[in-house]
Amino acid sequence: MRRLLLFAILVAITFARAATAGASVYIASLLSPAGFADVKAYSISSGRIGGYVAGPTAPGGHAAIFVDSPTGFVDLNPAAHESTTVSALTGTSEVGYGYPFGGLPHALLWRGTAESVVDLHPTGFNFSWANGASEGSQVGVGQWNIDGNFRALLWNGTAQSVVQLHPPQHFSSSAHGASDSTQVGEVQTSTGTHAALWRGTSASFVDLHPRGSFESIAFGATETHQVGYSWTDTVRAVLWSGTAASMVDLHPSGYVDSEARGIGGEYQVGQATVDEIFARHAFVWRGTAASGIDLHDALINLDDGFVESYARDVDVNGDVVGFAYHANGSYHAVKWSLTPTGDTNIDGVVDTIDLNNVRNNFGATGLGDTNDDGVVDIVDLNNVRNNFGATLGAQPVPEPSALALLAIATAGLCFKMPRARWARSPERATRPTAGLLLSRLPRALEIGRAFPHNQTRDKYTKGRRALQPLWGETLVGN
Ligand SMILES: [Ca+2]
Ligand SMILES: [Ca+2]
Repeated sequence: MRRLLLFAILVAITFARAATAGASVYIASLLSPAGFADVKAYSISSGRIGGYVAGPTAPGGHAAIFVDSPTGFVDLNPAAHESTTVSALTGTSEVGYGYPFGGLPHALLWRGTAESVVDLHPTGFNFSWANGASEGSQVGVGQWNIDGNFRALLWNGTAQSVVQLHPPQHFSSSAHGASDSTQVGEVQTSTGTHAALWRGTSASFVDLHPRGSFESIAFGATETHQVGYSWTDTVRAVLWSGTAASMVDLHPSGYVDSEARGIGGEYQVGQATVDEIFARHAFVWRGTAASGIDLHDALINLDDGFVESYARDVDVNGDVVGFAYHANGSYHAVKWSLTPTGDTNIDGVVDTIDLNNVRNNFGATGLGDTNDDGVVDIVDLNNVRNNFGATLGAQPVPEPSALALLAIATAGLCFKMPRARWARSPERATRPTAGLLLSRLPRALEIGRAFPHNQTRDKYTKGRRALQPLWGETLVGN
């Protein structure tokens, strides 16, 4: 019996290692320009990042395209607008909404400059927002002036091109995300809110609502997959592939609840609530619950004053954007970049430091273990060799001199290294632990967040919270 138990433990350890082999590591960077205390990024595509900046010079918030620099952004706020936001962007355009001075919000489309703005607001509606985009389409929601209900809308570049996605048998609907030929969002049925999928027309509506769910919403789409949440025992991040029955549960174990808000290629992003302190942490998944990575640690490495973080979009390379709340009361736009394979010290580049980390620990454990399999060996050496020269967001292109260096360095591995070299390298990245309970608590008290007193209250709160972004304005501050 004891032997059986031992065997079971060994098998469990083996599988645990297999599950983490090649684990991804992220580096966080802040996109917030100086002078703005409230900056959020909502979308990334083809290296472009969109969101808004708010501060003394833009009190209501200005739609913005961020560049990878802490000072650079393109202000998209058109004349005669009190405030604007980019909800989503593509390689060539941005969509969102704006408030004219003293007016109701209109869905807007830009092509890189404030002057390029196109008002997408369709006739017959009181107000409208655009929430999602693909290269050829824009999606969102409008309040119909006949019955005051919300209706999912699809545009093709102009207000006149609007198509109502609203399925007639439903009370109201809203579209939150789009791929080239699909649109996702939600519909209100007689029994509650259901995640929705369309393919360009009202008649194409597919109800994604999982069996047994109280409420579901889809926020993002690729051509083949959709992400959102399903509320069962708690609010759980989920991934669909076109039908309700295809749902995959992404909820990470050990967290109170989770939501998936964006998708790109094989990646899904959102946030999960940490158990003890009810703080939210940005999350990235790759198709399964087990693949989930808590992105908050990368922020803590940057500044331990960050208490909450939210991921909103991810591109096909796995680069994530969102925002984070700092204990000093500010919101910052954040980009999380996937470190290249072979980057042993997590500084975003594969270079001689990484090569030396592998050399110095070859045959042992610790720094240099690029695939997290517990040993520094030839696999790790090859990971460094094959990615030598790689940087954040760039493919490796080894220079001739680097290749020569590699050849020499690799040859050196044939000699048995002195024991002293196995000592831990000083280049090892310091990774402070999280657990900043004290710095997190004041935030909760300060904003008066109603902590759930029991599970029922929790469900109610979560359901309500999740609904807020539908009607646009509360996206700001979400
Ligand atoms: Ca490195
Ligand atoms: Ca290894």
